[in-house]
Amino acid sequence: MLSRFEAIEGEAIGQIAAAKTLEELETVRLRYLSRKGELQQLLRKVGQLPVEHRPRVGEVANRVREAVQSAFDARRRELEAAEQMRILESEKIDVTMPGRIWRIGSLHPITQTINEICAIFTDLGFEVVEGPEVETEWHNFIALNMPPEHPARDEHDSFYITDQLLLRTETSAVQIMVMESRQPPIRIVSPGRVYRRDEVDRTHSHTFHQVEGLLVDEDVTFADLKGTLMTFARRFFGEDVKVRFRPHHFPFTEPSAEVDVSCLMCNGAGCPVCKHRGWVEVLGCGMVHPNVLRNVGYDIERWQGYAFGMGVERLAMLRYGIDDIRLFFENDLRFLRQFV
Ligand code: 2NL
Repeated sequence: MLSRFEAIEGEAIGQIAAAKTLEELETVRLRYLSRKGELQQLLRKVGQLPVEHRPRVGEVANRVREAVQSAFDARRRELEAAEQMRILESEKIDVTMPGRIWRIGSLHPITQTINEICAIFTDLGFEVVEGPEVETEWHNFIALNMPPEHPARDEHDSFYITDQLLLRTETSAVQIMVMESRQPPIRIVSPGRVYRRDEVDRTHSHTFHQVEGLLVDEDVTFADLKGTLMTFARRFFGEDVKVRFRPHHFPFTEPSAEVDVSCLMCNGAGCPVCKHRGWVEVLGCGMVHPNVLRNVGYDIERWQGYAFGMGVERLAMLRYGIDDIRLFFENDLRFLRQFV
């Protein structure tokens, strides 16, 4: 029996040392140390030995049990520590690693310019209204006093979808719709994309943006129009800008004018931007033509109005000194990142 104890001690301690995981160690524990394990079974037999052998065998049995138990405890602490290290290792964070940079997007310079223009007019009491890009001939041309012979209606100048539907050539169509649906007073600006069948070059694009404005009320005069547009020009281009109104012609306004501002680049002295004239044209305007008011069913004895329209790309080009309109539509980030 003594040799059996010593054999078990050797086996058990060997297997404990060989266990590479806590699961393997548990198998060894069950085999030797549990209530049904070999060691316990042998210990139980010590009681059946003749009395004179019991003290010696008991002493060896206890020593073996303690030796195996303490070998087990030591190995378990080792394996638990190793397991802990593995977990810590797998969760290690390198706080010195460089961060991942997220590039934050920004509004397109044309959107920024539209927002600025609209903000100036909303400060003046105008409301922003948007509408569809596909329009009827009525909203886009006829109601605006452009009869079928008018050159702008030529299919060589506009993109027609069907005989009566086309991509809008100006955002006035939105304003016609507003006038058709409500009575004055009206104070609106309509920003948006417009389309013209133009040859693309440094200053022309088939797709561009406009902000148009319309005010209809009682006792509206050309002086109201001048005051509003001068306020706009000073806010948009700077307080020192000079503004002039030149007679012009539009089918939908009478009288009509084009508005120039003193050149931002040379302050009026003459440079390539203003073609040495000292002035640059920035928008068109006028008193709403009585035919237009009649077309939307307004009483022209009671109501008058003024209207204006500006090309957003043109204003942005003047303001930022950009010499090619195509840059706005190419989505080249080297260009766009200058306007974050
Ligand atoms: C320009 C000139 C203009 C208008 C647009 C307008 C709208 C209605 C009635 C009358 Cl509903 N007029 N719009 C008036 C004058 C000029 O635009 O050069 N735009 C880029």
